[in-house]
Amino acid sequence: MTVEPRAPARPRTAVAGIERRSDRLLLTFDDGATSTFHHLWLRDNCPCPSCRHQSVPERLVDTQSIAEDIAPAKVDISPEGDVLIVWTGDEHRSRFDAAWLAEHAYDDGPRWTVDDRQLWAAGSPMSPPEVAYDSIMQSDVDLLRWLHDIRRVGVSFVRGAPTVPGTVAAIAERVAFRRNSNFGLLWDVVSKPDPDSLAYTAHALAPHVDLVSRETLPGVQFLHCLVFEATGGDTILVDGFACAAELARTDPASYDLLVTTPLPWRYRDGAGTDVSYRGPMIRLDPSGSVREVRYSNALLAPLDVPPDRTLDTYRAVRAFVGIVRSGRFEIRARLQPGDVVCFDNYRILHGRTEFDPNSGHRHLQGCYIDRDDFLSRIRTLEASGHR
Ligand SMILES: O=C(O)CCC(=O)C(=O)O
Ligand SMILES: [Fe+2]
Ligand SMILES: [Zn+2]
Repeated sequence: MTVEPRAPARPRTAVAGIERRSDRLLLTFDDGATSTFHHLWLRDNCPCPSCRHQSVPERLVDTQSIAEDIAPAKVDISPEGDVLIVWTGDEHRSRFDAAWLAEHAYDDGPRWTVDDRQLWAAGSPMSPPEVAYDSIMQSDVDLLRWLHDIRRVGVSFVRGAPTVPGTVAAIAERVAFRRNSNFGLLWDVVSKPDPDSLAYTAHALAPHVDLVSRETLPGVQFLHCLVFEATGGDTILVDGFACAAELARTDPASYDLLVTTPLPWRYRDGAGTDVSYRGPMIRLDPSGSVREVRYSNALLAPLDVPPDRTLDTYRAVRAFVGIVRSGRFEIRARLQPGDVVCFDNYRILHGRTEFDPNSGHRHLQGCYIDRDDFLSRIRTLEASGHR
């Protein structure tokens, strides 16, 4: 797995020299570092009010309207060390802040950053991070620490939440607006007579990812324990990224097959919902690191890979699921009323042991937010200085 790390921010804030080339400028910053900026790139990123709307955070400049061979008529350095350009043709003027240029320099190639992630170690149960309900609801510093924990290890337990229905919605909305689905914005996990999901029975649920028949998985899932008097029903959490890494190490052929073979997933309830998606069990990002694990035994549609690959595909699926169910990358917990388990649904598989509905009541409530909004909240909290 190769990742090109984003170059660490360098403290260079003024441009000290400019060398012109036929299609680009070579800038030297006051710390001696040099960076390349193409003419086309510079014109395309002009920050002036006619190129960038001043209140709408979107661009007005249209890449298509710029001549491919655009070039500056004049290039200068301002007394503050910013770059001043007058463009040929329409004499459009651009001013580029030196720190902004340094921050957006692209010499180091593609910038796929992998989240700060810590895989669970094989065989040694991870003690998951915990946080008090009051602290995340009241403090932005604690809120950000909690979100960082979920991003890093995939899971965090909130303790001491009120056992009041709807509380999990308020917790999720401390982060972002919620994700809707055919199960609604807020769903009750109880054993009920006419269930539309195995979650709403007393069956054991093998570790799974939620909503795998949708192209975009829910990003973060929250499960809040309101009542738990039944015997059984323990929570199981598995680090799917650690399992994928283990498969890559021990059975690279199966790993490659799961990365490259889209499998069919489907949820059809006969009551207006028929959601179907074809996607690989292990999805990589362009840097080659695992971005998403997509697996739910319950929603695997009939396999339809060509006959000469059917058995290899089953073998690969079973190899991965064997690691998931081996218990080596797993934690188990019995939720208590007031606990909320929060986890990355791109990474963590969750499940439960069977419970006995006659032994007492068990009631959880759950909801989701999308991954984009989870990461957006982290960025905006970081930007407001809560690091
Ligand atoms: O009952 C549980 O502990 C989990 C149920 C579940 O998988 C879900 O609601 O997504
Ligand atoms: Fe689930
Ligand atoms: Zn402009």
